[in-house]
Amino acid sequence: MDEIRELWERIGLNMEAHDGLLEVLPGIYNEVIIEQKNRPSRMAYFDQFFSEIHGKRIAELASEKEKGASTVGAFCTYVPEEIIIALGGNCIGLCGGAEVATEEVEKILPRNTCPLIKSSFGFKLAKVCPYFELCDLVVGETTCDGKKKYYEILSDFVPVHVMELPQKKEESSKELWRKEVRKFAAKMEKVSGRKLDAGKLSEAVRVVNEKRRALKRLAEVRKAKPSVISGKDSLLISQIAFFDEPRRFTARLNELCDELEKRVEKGTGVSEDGSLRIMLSGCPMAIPNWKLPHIIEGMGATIVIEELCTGTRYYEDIVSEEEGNLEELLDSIAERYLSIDCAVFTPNDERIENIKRLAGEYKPDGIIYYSLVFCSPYSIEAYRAKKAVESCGIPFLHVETDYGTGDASLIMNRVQAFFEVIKGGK
Ligand code: BJ8
Repeated sequence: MDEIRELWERIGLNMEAHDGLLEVLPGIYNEVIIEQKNRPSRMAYFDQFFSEIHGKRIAELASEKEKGASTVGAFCTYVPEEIIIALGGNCIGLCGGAEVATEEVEKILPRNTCPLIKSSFGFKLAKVCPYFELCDLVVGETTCDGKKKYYEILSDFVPVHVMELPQKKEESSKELWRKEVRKFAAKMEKVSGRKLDAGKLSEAVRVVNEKRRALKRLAEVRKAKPSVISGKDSLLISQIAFFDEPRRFTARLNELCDELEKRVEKGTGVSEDGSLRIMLSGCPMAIPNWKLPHIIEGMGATIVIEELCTGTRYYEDIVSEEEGNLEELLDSIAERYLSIDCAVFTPNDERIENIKRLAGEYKPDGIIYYSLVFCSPYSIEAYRAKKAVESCGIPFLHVETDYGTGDASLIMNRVQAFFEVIKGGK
């Protein structure tokens, strides 16, 4: 304990504020995650990981850093982690999922900025995120306007590299993105002091693909009826995927999947017979943003799939593993990342089609579309998603919320009413 406190001090955490954060997190985790019934025994690894998320994992990263490995923070699923790994570094997700130092943040950012951006900036200003403090580089991207302008301010606090993400998927956009991926690789060579080569890059591609395959395997077992794992546990795993060492994470997740596949054979469920199956769609849910899933599952339903960046958008596509030279590998990476269907793209028919496809595969009784307040891309795209989903006869509810708890009872009432409509139509 003393060693880790020493490390926190050394990297510049605000010890008092950080202690305060660590005091509240276990209580929330207990209530939301641990108290669920009939959890798979292999969730123990992920519980343990979470309990040491600011401890053991930070110590690992710090010790690798001493040996020359870079720590790179990312805010978006468009950041190609394969390149970071191939250059001996670690890629960490930095999005914030809780209100931190809001007053300080709002002295700089407008109040009507999306909670995810405000949260991440709050963690930096308050110096309570050890991952942020360890970063040699933060990688941003030109997705939404809020993030773009935030990165300009953030660069006063930490080195930032912004990747220019096109907003269309035409050939000229693909060309721009291929160049951006190469620029990022060159930047990472500088930061790491190492040279990228095809061998290391294809090995990193395999490592990340294996992680995504394991997440896909988890998604696959969630098609079973009755559900063999809760949505909250599944979301937690997706969130941890952005922090853990990828090989270890993949091995532990595959062990969990072995257990879950046995549960499917035996028909051991986590929910009551006939309970509602819900699909989530929308903005990412960063740790510890479990508000909406906790409400939904607290009412007896089970979330069976998340069309989120902490969900299918992160793991559905993989980079081609065909052997190739460095240039070909970089092109394959560029192609895989540009296939992500974030709402910042226009037109974005791909995402609407994917939502319908997932609904067909997971057979939810209803879809709850989640957007963060002041997130125009996702809030506006809700209209097209609703139209498409309802045309397939699936009930749809749009919930717009933030990281506070003030609207929890209102959301509960809306979800309750939604469930009654679904049951009434069955
Ligand atoms: S690929 S979803 S991680 S951009 S919620 S900050 S869009 S105003 S997080 Fe995202 Fe990449 Fe897209 Fe995924 Fe802006 Fe909306 Fe806030 Fe958002």
